[in-house]
Amino acid sequence: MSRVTLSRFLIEQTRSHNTPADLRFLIEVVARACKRISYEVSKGALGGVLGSMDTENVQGEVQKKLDVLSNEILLEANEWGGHLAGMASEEMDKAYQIPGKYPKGAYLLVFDPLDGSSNIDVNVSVGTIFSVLRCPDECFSQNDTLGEEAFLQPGTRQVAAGYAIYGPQTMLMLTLGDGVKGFTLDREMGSFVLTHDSIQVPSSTAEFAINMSNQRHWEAPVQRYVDELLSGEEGPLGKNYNMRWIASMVADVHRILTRGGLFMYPRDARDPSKPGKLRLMYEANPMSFIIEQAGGAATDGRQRILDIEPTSLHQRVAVFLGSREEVERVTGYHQA
Ligand code: AHM
Ligand code: MG
Repeated sequence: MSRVTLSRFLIEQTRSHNTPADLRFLIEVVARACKRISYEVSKGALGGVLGSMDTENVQGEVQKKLDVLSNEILLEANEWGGHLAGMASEEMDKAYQIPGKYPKGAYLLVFDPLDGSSNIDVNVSVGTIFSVLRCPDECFSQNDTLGEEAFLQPGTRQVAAGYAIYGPQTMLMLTLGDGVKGFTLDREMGSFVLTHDSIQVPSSTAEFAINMSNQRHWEAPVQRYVDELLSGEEGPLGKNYNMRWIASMVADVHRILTRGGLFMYPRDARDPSKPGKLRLMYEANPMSFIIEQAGGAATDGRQRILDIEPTSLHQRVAVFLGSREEVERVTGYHQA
């Protein structure tokens, strides 16, 4: 049986869906960078890459060595090809400017280079999340600097999104707005091979994911909903639910894409300036695009995540995503 590599899939997309050649190139470059990150992650203690730096990122989080390395890998891979107007990342305060010696292109790339990095040192799955937007016209200032405003587009404007998961297998999950495809890395051949065609999130589920240790900080609708989940067959929902929490969004979302489920990171009362923990531009938006393309749903409890008009590059948002019926139920509780 002939195998469909990522390259072949993208070339066929160009023929059948008019995917522009520079977008195809962009995805290939991101995938190549993810292979390199996968390799670095897999070396672990042997590569001297575990542990933390002495630095904090813009969110005030201590950076792991692999956070910084993964960020550098993505920047270096993408800056020279002429397909991007700029980049932004969880690990960088401001937009990354394409060096003047390279041509600029039509797209913006936004990423979380290594999501779930609290799991790196304990050898649990982590991943890279990315989102692709078109750069608006006239987004460069007079001194040829790309401003943050260029990136502040709602998730509905994403032209592509995906994540790589570095787990027992390395996989790349991708949407170009026409369903979700999954590619598994063939390490001997060095290529991503299409293994999961047409992924669908089941509309109902009996599995949920939430960090229960934050329970006392949640808002009333989430308290009510999780109480109902925990009360099982005897409760108003009339069935028993199972819980999983990996603390790697990529791994939790990957499970949901594979067998359904509900992922929640609600806003809570700890810090009013932080509506939720997860970041809109490079976590919630790409994951919501993927989940919707697989038939699931994603809201912040009040509205569809992809409709949110961003106001800053690193803004946070509450996230409820996964199987449609449960996302609709918990969203409905916020409106009651
Ligand atoms: P990170 O981008 O700094 O790794 O943080 C995001 C991660 C998500 O992958 C995960 O869902 C969440 O943070 C886990 O949070 P908690 O530590 O509260 O369990
Ligand atoms: Mg993250």
